Amino acid sequence: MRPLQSACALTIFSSLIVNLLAMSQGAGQAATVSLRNSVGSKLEVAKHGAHVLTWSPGVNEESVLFVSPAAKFGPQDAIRGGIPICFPQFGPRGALEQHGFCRKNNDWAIAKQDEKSVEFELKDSESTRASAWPHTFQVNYLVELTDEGNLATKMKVKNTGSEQFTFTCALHTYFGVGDISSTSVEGLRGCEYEDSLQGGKVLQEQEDAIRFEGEVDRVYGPTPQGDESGEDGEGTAEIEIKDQSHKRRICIFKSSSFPDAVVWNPWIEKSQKMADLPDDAYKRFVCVEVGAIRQPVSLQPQQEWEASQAISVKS
Ligand code: TA6
Repeated sequence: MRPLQSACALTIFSSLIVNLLAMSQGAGQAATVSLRNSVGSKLEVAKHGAHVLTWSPGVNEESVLFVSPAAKFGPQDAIRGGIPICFPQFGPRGALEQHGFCRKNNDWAIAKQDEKSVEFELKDSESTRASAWPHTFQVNYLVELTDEGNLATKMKVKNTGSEQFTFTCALHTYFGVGDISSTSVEGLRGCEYEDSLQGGKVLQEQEDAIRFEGEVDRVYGPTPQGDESGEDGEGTAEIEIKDQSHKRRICIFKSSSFPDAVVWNPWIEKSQKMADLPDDAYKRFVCVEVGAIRQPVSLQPQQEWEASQAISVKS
């Protein structure tokens, strides 16, 4: 499909997402927030789960984020694609449902907003206090479109209660790629990782470039840390996705308080079991998820933790 056609298709698709969400949220409630900057970059965030859906760094550019064409947008659904927030539990690492309760949560409120940034806030509620993680907390999640068109996010967690609590978390980002078979993930050589396909067996990455010839599901960490200057998506990235068929590098910057990174692609068999993912969609995305997973974070009463991720695209 020629670039302009695919850009049109994408615009139709993202407005479809917006409409689907508007429908699922009911009349009178803005289901998504749109951000724009002066160079024509844009992004869309759903209030449901404070979920970044699309991000286009340049004018008429396709979104860098993948959203499954079969994604569900109902109030109880986890949206397949974009950037789901996994909190206060990553994966099955605890008594909560997979990836915690934040990504399906409809109680996120907008704390602050301007043309280029929006801050969402989630506090404990009757339903979270009734869950297997009954703590008193506040999460703030800032999403910003930088002047260069990069995507910057910052997550802050505060223990607003009187007892210590512990959590794991991740930003479960789905990156769109032209073809998974000519895609690689770089920057993790020498890193220890837990291979979820081998019951969490701990191994060490030997390759400069992680390539995909089957299902991959690994929790790397702690990963090498850059110079922490990357909050705006400029400087030396910690991790790079080489998307050869799109002739681009997706550069991921993370703060040291996100010491880990998950690399995931479901490949064929797992995709066939996922109702919200077409069987061949695995060819068009890779998940690289910054997080605090291998070493859970503990917060004393009134203590705060924060972490940031920034993403940019280079040719
Ligand atoms: O982040 C990788 C992972 O934990 C995989 O094990 C896989 O299950 C994926 O998340 C998707 O999880 P979900 O609950 O969204 O189907």
